[in-house]
Amino acid sequence: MKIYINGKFYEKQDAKVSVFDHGLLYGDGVFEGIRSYSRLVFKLREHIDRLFESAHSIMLDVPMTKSQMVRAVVETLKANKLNNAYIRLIVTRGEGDLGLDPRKCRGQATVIIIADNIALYPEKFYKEGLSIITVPTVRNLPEALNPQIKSLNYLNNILAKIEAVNSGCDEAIMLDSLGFVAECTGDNIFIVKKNQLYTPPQCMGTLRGITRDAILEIAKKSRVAVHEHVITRHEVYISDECFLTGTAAEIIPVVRVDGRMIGTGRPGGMTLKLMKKFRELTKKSGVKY
Ligand code: PXG
Repeated sequence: MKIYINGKFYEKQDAKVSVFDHGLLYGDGVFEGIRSYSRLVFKLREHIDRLFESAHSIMLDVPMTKSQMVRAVVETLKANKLNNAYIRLIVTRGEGDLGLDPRKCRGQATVIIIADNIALYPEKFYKEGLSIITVPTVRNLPEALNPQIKSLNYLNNILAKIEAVNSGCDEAIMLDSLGFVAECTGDNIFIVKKNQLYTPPQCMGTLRGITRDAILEIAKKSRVAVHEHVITRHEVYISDECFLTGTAAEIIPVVRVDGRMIGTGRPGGMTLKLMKKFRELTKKSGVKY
């Protein structure tokens, strides 16, 4: 495996950063998870735009242009001879001292690109659906650490994941501070009611997922009504269908929430249709390498 760090490739055992890197010391940095399908990088520009937006918001200078970043991702995929891959793009504040002041990171930011395979959930869950649970840890408040910033601080999500796993579930619904459904630990959430699609708005403590946007785009093209609207747990319980979207998980059906069966208890028709259309989209669009 060849890992990109600041313009050079390293073997896995040699791919290391300083223990003084503020990405490690403070989670001070940003990241993206991207997928490629049959040598097409899906929504690469959208991911790189979001990476730069996250970096801009935390006043982190990415030491390369967006086009150079596109090229670096493509080079990494070629170096690893991967046709289908999961790409992790990381930019940290770089090496500093033991204080959190970013001005002490005088060198440049650290840019890391890892390309590997990932299967987030076993195939069985895509066919049969997930059982998920609402957890006590609420999603970060937008006024504290906005979930739109895809930062290396994922402890909020990790705590929620631990709570779900402790309860025997694979995924967690995280609420916002008002008690509305925000998102899952690494996925956005959708419900279907009377053939219409609902997902929480991005302003309420929800990441504007690129897979989420792709689903909204597919639904609109298929003339399915979509609503970016606050959702309560009750609305999830009485929905006809529920599914999650994310780069790592792609589209995964949910059939049980907090012990309540959703719809028929099997992945629903709309979910299966959107999964199929999403798969078709990944085969025909993206940056070629
Ligand atoms: N919400 C959160 C909190 C995320 O981290 C998504 C939604 C989906 O966004 P995209 O743009 O991917 O459709 C994410 C992104 C993992 C993992 O291993 C998941 C993400 C990122 C990194 C790792 O589960 N999800």
